[in-house]
Amino acid sequence: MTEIKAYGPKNLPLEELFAPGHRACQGCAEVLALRLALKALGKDTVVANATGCMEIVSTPLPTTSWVVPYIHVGFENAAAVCSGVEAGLKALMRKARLPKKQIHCVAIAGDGGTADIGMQALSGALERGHDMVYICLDNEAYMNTGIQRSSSTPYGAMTTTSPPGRLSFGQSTQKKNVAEIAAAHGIPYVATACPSYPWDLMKKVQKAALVEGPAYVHILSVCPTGWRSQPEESIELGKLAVASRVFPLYEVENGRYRFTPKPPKQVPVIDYLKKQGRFRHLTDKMIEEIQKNVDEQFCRLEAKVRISLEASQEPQE
Ligand SMILES: Cc1ncc(C[n+]2csc(CCOP(=O)(O)OP(=O)(O)O)c2C)c(N)n1
Ligand code: SF4
Repeated sequence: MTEIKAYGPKNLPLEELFAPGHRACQGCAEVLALRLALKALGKDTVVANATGCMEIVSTPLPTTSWVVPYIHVGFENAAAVCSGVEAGLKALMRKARLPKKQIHCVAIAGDGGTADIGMQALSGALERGHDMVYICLDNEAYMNTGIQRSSSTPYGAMTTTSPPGRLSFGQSTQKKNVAEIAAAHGIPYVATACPSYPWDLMKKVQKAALVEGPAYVHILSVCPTGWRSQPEESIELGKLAVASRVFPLYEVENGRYRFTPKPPKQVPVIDYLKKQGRFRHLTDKMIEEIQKNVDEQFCRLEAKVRISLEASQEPQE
């Protein structure tokens, strides 16, 4: 992989490593994220992909959308299988059974396969220090099995297992912050990304692949089917997630936090929520609560960025 300092229309890799003709829904930002990520990774890549939307839409036998070597793995073990591939390739190269070259080992899973059932495999792989990239495609529910809640579903959202009604107001817990959990492992690189910011996403995936050791990239991916949003508004909705600070874009390099890009001017969280049918039932009081929580979380993140900046300016001994 040749390092590209900043992606843009002039140097966008033209090769499609995720072929068209797949069966994703109209306006699916998850499949767009995948296509961009593969452009950044290049063809010397092996993918271990957990069961989920991206596997379902891309592999109906006898066809496949994957132009790189691909292994479909269980819901729970994308990180474990990817670790095995990485260790195996390393051993084969050491024994000169394969020519020495950089091959990117990439685990890909949805938020269900990451925040819920794949968590222990992910934590184990990060702790063991495998040279691999883990990409979570976060559409905030178990979409391919019929929109059930996950621990990454945001507070108040309607899913088929968190239905609002007389006895429930939607999802009753706050979204699990997996990027922070990954960062707490002290790995070299963690980033959040969104396909509404394609150049930023590609640069982060490339950085993750080039870093030595484990890297984690958490990608918020709008799902019109589960979010009850308009397919043509997916890119705008991703931008609103960032601008409302519901999903800030940042990276953590060797423990140091940095906003990437600089957060845009804040828009009220209601502007983001009102475009999604899954939040239609929320009361003003709940929206206020969500706003308060978003502001609080953002404040914490800002403090980490500030401390990191101060630390990086410390005089060297
Ligand atoms: C151990 C196990 N439990 C449950 C399932 C059924 N199952 C397959 S995919 C899936 C949901 C996947 O959700 P997510 O990882 O968020 O991906 P998405 O479909 O939203 O892209 C479930 C529950 C399974 N395949 N394996
Ligand atoms: S259900 Fe959502 S994530 Fe899955 S293919 Fe459709 S739009 Fe994409």
